[in-house]
Amino acid sequence: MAKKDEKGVTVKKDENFSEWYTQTIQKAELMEYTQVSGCMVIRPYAYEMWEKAQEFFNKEIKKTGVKNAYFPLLIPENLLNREKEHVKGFSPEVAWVTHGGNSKLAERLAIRPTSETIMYDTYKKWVRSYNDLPILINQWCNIIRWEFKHPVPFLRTREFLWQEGHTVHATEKEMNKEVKTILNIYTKLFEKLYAIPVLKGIKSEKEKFAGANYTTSVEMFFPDGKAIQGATSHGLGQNFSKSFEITFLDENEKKQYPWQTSWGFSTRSLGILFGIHGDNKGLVLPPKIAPIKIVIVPIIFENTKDKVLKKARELKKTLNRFSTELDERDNYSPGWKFHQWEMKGVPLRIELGPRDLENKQVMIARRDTGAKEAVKFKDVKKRAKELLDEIQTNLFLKAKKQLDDSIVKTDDFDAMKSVINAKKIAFVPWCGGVECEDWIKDKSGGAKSLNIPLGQKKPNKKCVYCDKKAKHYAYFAKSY
Ligand code: 86X
Repeated sequence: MAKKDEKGVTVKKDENFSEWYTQTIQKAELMEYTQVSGCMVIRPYAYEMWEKAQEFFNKEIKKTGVKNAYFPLLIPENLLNREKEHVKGFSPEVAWVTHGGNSKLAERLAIRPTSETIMYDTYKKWVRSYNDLPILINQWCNIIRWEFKHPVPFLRTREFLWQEGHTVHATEKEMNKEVKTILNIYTKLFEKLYAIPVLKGIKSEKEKFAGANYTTSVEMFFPDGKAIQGATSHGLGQNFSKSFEITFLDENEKKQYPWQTSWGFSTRSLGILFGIHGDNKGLVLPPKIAPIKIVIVPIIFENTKDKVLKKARELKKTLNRFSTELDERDNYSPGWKFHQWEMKGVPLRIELGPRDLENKQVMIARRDTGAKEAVKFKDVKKRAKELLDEIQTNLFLKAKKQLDDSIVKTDDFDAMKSVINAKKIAFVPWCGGVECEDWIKDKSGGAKSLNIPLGQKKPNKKCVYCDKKAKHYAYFAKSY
C-alpha cells in the first residue's frame, strides 16, 4: 500500500467539505481518476453499493409490473432532434460519434444523453391498440453528458450510470398514478436503503423538465448547505407521443395519443450517501447498503495466534449472513486496521484477542457512534443484528434531524434571504411564477426552488417575493 494512503482524511468535514469529500472517496477506495476529465472509475467497493441499489429498486418496480430492457447507446442525429423542446438547451452537452475507423459516417450518432428519443421511436412500433398498453419498461445503462462545469466524482461526472424508466398509458389518470408510484419508490429507496430523508414534491414551472407537463422529485440536503436532487419522476403528458407519432385505437376505435412518464436516479445517489453520512474519520455506511457490514480484527500475539484465529474464523462463519470480513493480514497492526476499516465506513468492528478468548467474549465497536461493548460469544449473533438495525435507524434519524433543523418557514423576503445566506432551506409561500423565481434567484444570491410538497392546502398568504397570491409553500435553497 502506498505511503500516502496510510494517513487518514487530513481535513475536518465541517471545515472544508469539498476537500474532505475528495480525500474520503479516494482513501475509502470508492473511485479512481482517469486521463479523461469527468470519466471516473467506480471501484468494486462503490460498485457493490450500486448493485444493492439496483437490487432494491428492481424488486420494487418489478412488483408494479415494470420490466427491464436495453436500448442502443447510439442515437442517430435526426431522432435526437425530433422533439425540439426536449433537446433545447441540452445540445451543447451531446457527445457525438462521427467516424467508423477512418470513414466519416453519413449521419452523426449521439452517445445517449438520455433515451427518450430512441425508446419512443421504438415504442411507436409496439403500440397499436389499447390492448398494447401500458408499456412499462426500465433500463439500466450509462449516460454521457459533456458538461463543462468542473467534475466531482459521483456527483457531477460526464459519464454516469443510472436507470431510466419510460412508461406509456392510455389515460392521463394512469400516467399520474405511475408518476406517484415511482416517486414513492424513490422515497423508500433513499429512506430505507440509503438512510437519507427526502423532501418530496413537484418542481416549479422553471425547474421542471422542459419536455414534461410536470416533474416531481426527491431532494436532499448536503452537509455543505446545498440541496441536491436525488431522483425525478416526470408526467410527460402527450408531448412525446405527439412528436414521435405514438398512437393507439381506444375501445371505440378512435385514434388517441397515449400519456407517458419517465423517471430516473443515478450513481450520483452514491455521492449523496457518502457526503451525508461520512464523518471526520471517513465513510459511515448504513448497514443495508454496506458491502461489508462487520469486520473482525483479531489481536494477534505469536503464542496465542492459532487459538485466536481459530475462534475468529468460527465467528466469521456464524456472522456470514451479515457479509462479514475477517482481516487476517499479518503485516498490519490492529490499530492500523481499525483506522482503515473506519475509513471505509464498515458499520461494526469486532475485536478478538487472547484476553477476550479467555472471557468467552468479543469487543464490538459501532462506526456511527464509536461506542464499544463487550459481548459474550453466545450472544454475538443476536447482538450484532440488533446493533446493525440500530445503526441503520440512527443514521436516518441523525440525517433527518439535520434536514429538519435546516428548514426555516417564513413569509418575509428579508428573513428568507438570511436563511439562504445561512446555508439553510427556506420554506415560503409562493406564487410559483417563472419570472418571480428568476427574481428570487437574483436577489437571494442564487437560491432556486427545490420542490413544492404535494397535497398541501392553499395558504392564505401573499407570495414571499412579488405580493401576488401564494399558490403553495415551496422549498428554496442553493443547490448543486
Ligand atoms: C432531461 C429527462 C428524464 C429519463 C429524466 O430526468 C429521468 C430519466 N430522462 C432528462 N435531460 C435531457 O433530456 C437531456 C437531453 C439532452 Cl439531448 C442532453 F444532452 C442532456 C439532457 N439532460 C437532461
